[in-house]
Amino acid sequence: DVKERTLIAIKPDGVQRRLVGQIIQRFEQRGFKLVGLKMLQASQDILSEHYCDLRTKPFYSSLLRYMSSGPLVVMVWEGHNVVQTSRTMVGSTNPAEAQAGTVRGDFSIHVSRNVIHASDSVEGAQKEIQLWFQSKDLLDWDCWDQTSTSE
Ligand code: DAT
Ligand code: MG
Repeated sequence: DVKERTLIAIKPDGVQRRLVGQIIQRFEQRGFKLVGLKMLQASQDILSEHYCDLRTKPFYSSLLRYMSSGPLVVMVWEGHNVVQTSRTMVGSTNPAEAQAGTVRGDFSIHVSRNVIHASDSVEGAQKEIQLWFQSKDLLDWDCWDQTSTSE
């Protein structure tokens, strides 16, 4: 599905470390299309919804504190198989296990500061996109190289 979408978020440590440009560049270079982008400091409410599946984990409260500690850059990327391909580009949850060449494998060393979020399934992505974006803020734009330029 060429219209598949996923939610990618650069976490507060990624923003603090000035990794925003390099991360966006990887997704553009791979061939995905940016359809939504915003910067915000997340509330506990939105984060508890976002991470509702993890609420019984021992690291849950420190995860929410970290995720709300500074600005996030939240994005929606679109393209063929984007959910699975971006999980591969992001790398394993624990940076110690993440391959070199992945975002986490190249930029992080500890699971509690792993730089980036990516949705883990198509259904999960749809829920997360609805949680973080209003549909009017997602742009369904045409690539010029796929559009006739003759008037
Ligand atoms: P992912 O972000 O790869 O989808 P996840 O959904 O299992 O991983 O967990 C969400 C985030 O929670 C993860 O990016 C970092 C944090 N986390 C996961 N396991 C952790 C652990 N054992 N200790 C500390 N933080 C952890
Ligand atoms: Mg996850």
